[in-house]
Amino acid sequence: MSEAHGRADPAGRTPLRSTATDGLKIVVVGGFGVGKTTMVRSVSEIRPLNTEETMTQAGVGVDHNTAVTDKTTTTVAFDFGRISLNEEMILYLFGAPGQERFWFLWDRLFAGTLGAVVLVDTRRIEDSWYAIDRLEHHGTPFIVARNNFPGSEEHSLGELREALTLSRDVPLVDCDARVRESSKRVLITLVDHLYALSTARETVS
Ligand SMILES: Nc1nc2c(ncn2[C@@H]2O[C@H](COP(=O)(O)OP(=O)(O)O)[C@@H](O)[C@H]2O)c(=O)[nH]1
Ligand SMILES: [Mg+2]
Repeated sequence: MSEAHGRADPAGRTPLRSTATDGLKIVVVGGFGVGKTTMVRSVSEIRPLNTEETMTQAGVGVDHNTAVTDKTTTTVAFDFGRISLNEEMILYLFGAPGQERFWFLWDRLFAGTLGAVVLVDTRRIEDSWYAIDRLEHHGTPFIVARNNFPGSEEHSLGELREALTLSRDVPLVDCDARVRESSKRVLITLVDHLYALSTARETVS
């Protein structure tokens, strides 16, 4: 729970200073069942909020072309959690469905979002394409994390990068969303990436 407070991150770095910002809003996206809820729960130091539960199986097998009706709003789920990476930096995590039929949520969800983690299940990488496309469209910085489902290591991260046509600038990492340290490392990778981008921007201007 509060164990994260005051602990140096595993890499021993302090990616952002308190002068940069105290609370960063981060979104975790990906297809259904990719591990978003698991990741937010494994890292969160507050009891994570999940707006769903009823949806769990209801969403499975629903045709993506099905007309969106009012019913959709009752089946939309997102997760909320919080983690203190160090004394100054707190991440507010929003786990959000990445499927096309939920994108009407995104403009609001994106307000103030500094960066995103795209979780990928290599058995269904096509679920990630849409999320990546939208993030690029919105200009939201992101990293990609391959969640360790059985068989995920059959292909290299390089092959996954190609399959996703990911630019080399986008960090791609492995994780096990069930493991706190692993999920935390993913978030640190994202924060480092955001920091590198902002430093690069400062250098240019
Ligand atoms: N083997 C394995 N299973 C995982 C991992 N992460 C999540 N799961 C399982 O995958 C299922 C779906 O995860 P969930 O977090 O609900 O997915 P969500 O729909 O993206 O929120 C759950 O039964 C998890 O326990 C992982 O890294 N490895
Ligand atoms: Mg979920």
